[in-house]
Amino acid sequence: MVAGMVAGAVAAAVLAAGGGVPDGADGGTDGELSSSVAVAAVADQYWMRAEARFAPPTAFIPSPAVTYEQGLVPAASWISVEQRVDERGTTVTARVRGMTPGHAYGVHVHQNPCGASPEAAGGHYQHVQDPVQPSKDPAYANPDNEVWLDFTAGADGSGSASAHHLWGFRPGGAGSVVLHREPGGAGDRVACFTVPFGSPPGESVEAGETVEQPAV
Ligand SMILES: [Cu+2]
Repeated sequence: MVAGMVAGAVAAAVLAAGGGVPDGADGGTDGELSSSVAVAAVADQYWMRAEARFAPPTAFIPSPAVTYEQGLVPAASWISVEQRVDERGTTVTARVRGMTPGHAYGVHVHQNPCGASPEAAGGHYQHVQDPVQPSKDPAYANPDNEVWLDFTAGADGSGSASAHHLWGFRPGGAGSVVLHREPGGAGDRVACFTVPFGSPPGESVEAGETVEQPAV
């Protein structure tokens, strides 16, 4: 077994940091970085955290987090997505601030990065892929075979959700987290966050293949 993350063996880097938004230049956000990604990986472990503020697709300063429905996902509302992979599987956690208090959102990991159109994100990431796409068969479209992160925003507009699976993402197979108008796998797409999901460097996964951890 590979030991836990040892500081000296961890390759960590802030891969991208959107330009800091000067105070007052963006209509009221507080000067934090508009987006950032951090990654740490060693052998059979992988950790990634991405965060961003939502902006409409027409924003002068584009964001990896795109809102299509500002009534439910206002500009400058915030999201972070964390992915943790270890010998126990994959945990994905989403956290948001600035949503509509009390509203129940449907949230999933989708296949493609976001685009100007809500459809750009493609279908849901599926561990076992439905041969019929777009997938509507509940044998495939369910929270065990997909990553669902539905949440209801609290009175302060914040929310969070976490999903754990024994499997990991195929490289390049997962590209975004999409927020829907309704929970449960349906409803309009109201926002999308492009997320660089990854996998441990020690793993080489063929599409559709189940990974066996090497025995030591
Ligand atoms: Cu979805």
